Amino acid sequence: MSKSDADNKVASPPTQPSMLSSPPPAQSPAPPSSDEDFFSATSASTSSDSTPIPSPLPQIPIAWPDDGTLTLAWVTNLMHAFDWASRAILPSEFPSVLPVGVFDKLLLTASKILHKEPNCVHIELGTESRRRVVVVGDVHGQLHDVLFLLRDAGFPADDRFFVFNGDYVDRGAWGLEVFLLLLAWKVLMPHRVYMLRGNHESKYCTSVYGFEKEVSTKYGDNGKHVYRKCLGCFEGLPLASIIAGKVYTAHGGLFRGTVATPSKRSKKKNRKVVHNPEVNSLILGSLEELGKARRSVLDPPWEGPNLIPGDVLWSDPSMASGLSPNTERGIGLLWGPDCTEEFLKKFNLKLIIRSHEGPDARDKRPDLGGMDVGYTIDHIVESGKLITLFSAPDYPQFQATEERYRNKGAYIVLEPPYFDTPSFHSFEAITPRPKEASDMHVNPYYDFEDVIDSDEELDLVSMAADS
Ligand SMILES: [Mn+2]
Repeated sequence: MSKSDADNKVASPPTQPSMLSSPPPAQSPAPPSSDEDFFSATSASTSSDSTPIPSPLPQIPIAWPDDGTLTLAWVTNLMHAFDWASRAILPSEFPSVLPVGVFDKLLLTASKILHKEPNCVHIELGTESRRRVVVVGDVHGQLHDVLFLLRDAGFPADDRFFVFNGDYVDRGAWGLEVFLLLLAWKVLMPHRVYMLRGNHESKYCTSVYGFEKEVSTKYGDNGKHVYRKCLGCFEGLPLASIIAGKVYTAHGGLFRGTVATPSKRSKKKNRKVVHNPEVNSLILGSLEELGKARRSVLDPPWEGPNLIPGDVLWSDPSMASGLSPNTERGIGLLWGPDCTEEFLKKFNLKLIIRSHEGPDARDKRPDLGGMDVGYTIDHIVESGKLITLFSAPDYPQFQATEERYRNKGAYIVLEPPYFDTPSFHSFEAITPRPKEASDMHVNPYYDFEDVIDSDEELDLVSMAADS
């Protein structure tokens, strides 16, 4: 693990007094630190509807550091500025907080780091006994909940790694802010913060579920430029991670392999690689195949030779055995407990942590658990477990009151020595929730009453036209 980056500048944050609701927190009291200062002045509160404590004004407009090196103070001010702007100014005034030139620098710097990472990042924890890993599921533009999560878990630090499992944007009103603040952490601590791609980090999803419109509202004439840069960054996000050699994480989950089949007609020649096998020849993919996939696509294809990215981003677990096409989604696979066992055993893993299914999606899948507390344990097999983790509480943000799921979000902490025994930390949504009807500052950016639920029935026709 390289220590040559900015990681070492950061003090160790504490474990905050928290609102943990299900299984109790990991013990470890910790030293005081920097994130306390930031949040003590802000309005994060899950337990009451009390009026936010006025916080000191952030330093805006944000400027790119002269020497191009981000500091903890810069990232902290960025979070503070986004939090403040979400309540104090109109979305169209966003460039007065983050000028497009600074956006460009941040995107370019982060993209250079992210695009060099392999498809599956291997996160080695070494022997430092205090190191732990925080895994985060879908956050979907719910800025205030993300800020709470970072406070509750403690900021990224030398001994606190983060793996974000994708779906930063769409459906919430602050996808841009969420994505950019995570990119800033990535730039500050590239070997502590890992950002994986979700299915919403794509051209298709962002054109349907709000992010494209959000960006054009916030950046006006520069909106197309900003959107294009974001798409370019999405394209290069890694697909999966393996933590301490024991835990596989990815947004959707498992994926198919390519099969080499001897041709029936000629035994000598034509031993060909079949990339798009028929349903009855679907086989589970290997980490080696994952490593070779071409991830740099605006929309992962659902047909043709490059199916692994679409599987990793869109697949779901099932209680039925085997691998089958994910017909509900129109892309990706369904995989059963037998596949979970095969994958864990083959690669000597103990745990799969995936995300991708919120309370609305689970509402339609009676064979699997509901997402009320932000996670479910879907498969328990001989070699380990499969977990679904969802970190957007009270999702989706703009659901009509009577149809709300009022789910909690959760994050997972993995601790030494083996990092394979998760502790779950559930949390409620920050209240009061900004609502689009009562607050001119908040815009859902998509037709949340009519748009299809849960990314189901992927519209392949419009997707093809777009890509
Ligand atoms: Mn998803």
